[in-house]
Amino acid sequence: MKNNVTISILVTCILCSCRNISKETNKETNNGTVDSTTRRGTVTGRPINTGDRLKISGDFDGDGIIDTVYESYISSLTGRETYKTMDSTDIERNMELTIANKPEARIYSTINLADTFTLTKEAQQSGIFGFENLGDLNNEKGDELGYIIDWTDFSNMNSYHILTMSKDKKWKELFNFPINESVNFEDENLFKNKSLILKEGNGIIKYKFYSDTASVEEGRTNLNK
Ligand SMILES: [Ca+2]
Ligand SMILES: [Ca+2]
Repeated sequence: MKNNVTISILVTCILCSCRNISKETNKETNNGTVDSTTRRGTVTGRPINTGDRLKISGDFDGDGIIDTVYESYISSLTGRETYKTMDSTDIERNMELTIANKPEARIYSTINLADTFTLTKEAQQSGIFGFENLGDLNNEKGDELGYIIDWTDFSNMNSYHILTMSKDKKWKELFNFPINESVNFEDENLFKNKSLILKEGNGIIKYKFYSDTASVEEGRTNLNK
């Protein structure tokens, strides 16, 4: 009996010290300065939520068949899909860890022969938002798409980007304009279709941009020029 008690005390002590060790390891991994090997080793305990990746459908290459375009968010350290949120409780630490993870925001699609396209390799971002099919804006077969980079910063200044797929199946940027992440999305600053963009026809669009004088203004451009 005495032996049993001694053994169970021993086991409890061992378990306790294990727990302490793993807590310490976790603490260390939350430090933005640890090397990538350590961080990768422990962060893998958390499943990657690729459910937070966006996707849109439309006919982007203009062949009459509906395509799907997917967001991809990888760490260039591993070349694999990675976490958009590194620390959900501490914004500044999340920013440091995100930068240390060297992420790349990309898109890929079901379109045959179309390569994965890098939207940005700048590290201080958590992918994209406002990912949408804009319809055929330039009157060249195929829908255009829009997106905004989700910068991991404290600024509301941003840009809205319009991409099109060229005939040789390469994504290229048609146009971009400055926006304010909060003000631009207030109802009165959107077109009636609740979008930042309104197609006028013949490749001409109107768009709502955030100007140097800190107000939302209306612009117009010909996407075919
Ligand atoms: Ca298609
Ligand atoms: Ca088009």
